[in-house]
Amino acid sequence: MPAMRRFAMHEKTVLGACPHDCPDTCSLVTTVVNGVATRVQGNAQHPMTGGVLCAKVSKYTERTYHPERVLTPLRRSGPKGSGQFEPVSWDEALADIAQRLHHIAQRNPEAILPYSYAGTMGRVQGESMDRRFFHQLGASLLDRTICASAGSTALQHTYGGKLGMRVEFFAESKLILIWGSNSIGSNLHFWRIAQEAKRNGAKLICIDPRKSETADKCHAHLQLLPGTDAALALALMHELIRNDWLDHDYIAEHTLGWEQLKAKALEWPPERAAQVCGLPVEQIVQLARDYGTTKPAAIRLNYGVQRTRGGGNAVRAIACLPALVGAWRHRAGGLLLSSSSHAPLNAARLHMPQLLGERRPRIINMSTMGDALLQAQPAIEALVVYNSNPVAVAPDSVKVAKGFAREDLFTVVLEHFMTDTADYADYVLPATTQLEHWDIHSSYGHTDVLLNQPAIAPLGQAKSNAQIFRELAAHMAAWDPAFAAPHFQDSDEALCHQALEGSCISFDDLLMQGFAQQDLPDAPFAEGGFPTPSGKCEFVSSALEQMGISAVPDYLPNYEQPSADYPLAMISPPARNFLNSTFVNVKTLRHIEGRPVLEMHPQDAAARGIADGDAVRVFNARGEYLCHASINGRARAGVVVGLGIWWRKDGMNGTNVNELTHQQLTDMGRAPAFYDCAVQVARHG
Ligand SMILES: Nc1nc2c(c(=O)[nH]1)N[C@H]1C(S)=C(S)[C@@H](COP(=O)(O)OP(=O)(O)OC[C@H]3O[C@@H](n4cnc5c(=O)[nH]c(N)nc54)[C@H](O)[C@@H]3O)O[C@H]1N2
Ligand SMILES: Nc1nc2c(c(=O)[nH]1)N[C@H]1C(S)=C(S)[C@@H](COP(=O)(O)OP(=O)(O)OC[C@H]3O[C@@H](n4cnc5c(=O)[nH]c(N)nc54)[C@H](O)[C@@H]3O)O[C@H]1N2
Ligand SMILES: [Mo]
Repeated sequence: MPAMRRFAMHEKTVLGACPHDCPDTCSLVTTVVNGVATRVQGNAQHPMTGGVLCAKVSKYTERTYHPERVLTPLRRSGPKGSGQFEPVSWDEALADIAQRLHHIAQRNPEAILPYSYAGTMGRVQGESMDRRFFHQLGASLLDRTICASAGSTALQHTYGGKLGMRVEFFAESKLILIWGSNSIGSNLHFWRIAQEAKRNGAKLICIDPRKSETADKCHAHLQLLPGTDAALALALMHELIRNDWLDHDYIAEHTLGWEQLKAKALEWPPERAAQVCGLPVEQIVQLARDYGTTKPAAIRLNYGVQRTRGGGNAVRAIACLPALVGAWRHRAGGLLLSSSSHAPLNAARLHMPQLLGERRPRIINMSTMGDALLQAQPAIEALVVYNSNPVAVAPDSVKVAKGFAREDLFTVVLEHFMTDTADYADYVLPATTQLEHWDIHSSYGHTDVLLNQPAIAPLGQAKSNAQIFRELAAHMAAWDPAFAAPHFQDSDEALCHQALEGSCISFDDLLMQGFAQQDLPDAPFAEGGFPTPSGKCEFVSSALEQMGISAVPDYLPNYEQPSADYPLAMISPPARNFLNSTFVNVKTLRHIEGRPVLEMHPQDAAARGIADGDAVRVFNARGEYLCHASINGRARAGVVVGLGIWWRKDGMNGTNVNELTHQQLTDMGRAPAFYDCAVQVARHG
């Protein structure tokens, strides 16, 4: 190619890790030509990634070089929330922020709150220097419950941790229940494994109120009402007992509380569950037969089931099933919700909780952020937001937005883009993307560790989160010498090393391959050995009982039952081409999703004179959301689906689906009940 010979072309590939909040945590290979990243691909050497990426992350260069990237620090120049800003220098911004935080901290450090979630799952850019900074300050602690804590708490009190099947062995399963998950959209690399099992003769069954893309491709679909999974699981147990499809030896040796669970299950004949779940009795009976008689049987449980009032109990009920049939005896049997507890990374080394000393700051729950900003006493006076877009993603956004709009709230947002949250900032600080910084990752869907090496230099004046907190600490040191300590100077690369302290993973292996695999048993509970207080799979949990929660898993009806005013249940799972509210502004992906929609069943639409594509008003006592009806066959009668999570500012009336969700918490884990929400719908205009 003669044109290329004119330059001294320098092309290289750099190994990285996908930073997104997704169970797949892919190994990436970025091609860099003359300092510019031209392409991001899946690493073919990494078994889980298998050289394949989702549509979103294959567009990662489009996101990184997006013309709307924030590339200089910005200071607010208009009214709060107006999105008007002017560029300022880093020095000016950081000096002012440090001074303001210092003044607040002198009066009461707990008036300062960090707010972050998993915009990047990287340990360095997500939970290292930031934690040290806020611990030193004595700021309020954030209870990070917005995603997974109901299910995690449930697993903790059943298995003793976020532990489960090794994902690769689903390929050998003969029956896979995909329960509360749209794998094709949100766990694509698991779906590849499930396809392999299907080719080997496995039956795939999807349990989901929405006829998702995944449901389309399974052999059977149980389209239950949201929040009724515990009733279904108890009815399955009922049938396992009635037909004696039980592994009596496994139950006797490795479980705790069988008599109590049995008594509870016997209250749930399939006919009763069918009523509650809105399913035909035969479907429940057939599912029990499949589960009771197919070996090995595996459950890919996911977080879709735990976003209702009884979400924790539902996860516990489902998590009991594999022990009843002895599925754990086989490496291709059992259950996987999260593998996080397998991660060998050293969080305490990164966080340094000892910097708190004797101080025990109050804890603010991120899932009730609206109320916290409007009501917490003493008031939250300063908020530092990074790796999250709470104004779009937190429940009850009427209140969240009102809280962010407080004139007396000082808000700093570290971001790539002017999100709904950045619009409310006093300062927006430009952060690097995954192509521009170091990081280290574990996964909640597999058990490997990955290293992310920077592929390109930071764009514009962007700095990594860890760098921003290092520099903020340096400015704070002008008032408080504690911030001059060496642990506030550890580089991003040094932090990657620290994350590995105490583990068997070698940094050099990570540098060379991009990933490292752990030496773990094939079947974690083949011979019991649950890390619970009793050492058994705890059908009955005294720890939960002490918290006032049913000791044995039980069905709890949703907070918001359909009523005359609000007769439809609404769920709001993610759109396939977005990742929560990330990628909403990437044109090629937004183009695929089109516009904000509410999926409706033809009957529910007809009853309201709504046709496919009509503008609709979705509303309840909390707020209203305008979007377009989609009558695409995915919603069941009585349930509407508001696919998320669009930016509010893109909405027809400046709202998104979280205008309708509420701040009531799940039965355990203090988590939001996003999918426990009743609404009414009307044609708009
Ligand atoms: N493409 C894409 N991938 C993602 C994300 C994304 O936004 N987009 N988000 C990431 C994040 S943060 C997370 S936590 C994970 C989530 O991953 P999963 O937990 O696998 O969740 P989803 O794929 O959102 O699927 C949830 C499914 O649960 C269904 N559902 C809703 N309510 C109920 C219920 O009461 N019972 C049952 N059985 N099902 C219910 C929904 O219809 C939806 O199909 O995915 C991650 N991956
Ligand atoms: N209605 C409804 N609401 C939901 C859900 C739902 O299913 N329905 N799902 C919930 C779930 S499961 C979750 S996990 C939450 C997710 O909510 P969030 O954790 O807020 O996730 P995102 O919306 O993806 O926002 C992440 C932000 O972090 C930024 N970011 C990414 N990398 C970096 C970085 O390195 N540095 C900095 N400074 N910023 C970075 C991105 O630009 C993006 O704006 O939403 C929850 N909200
Ligand atoms: Mo999540």
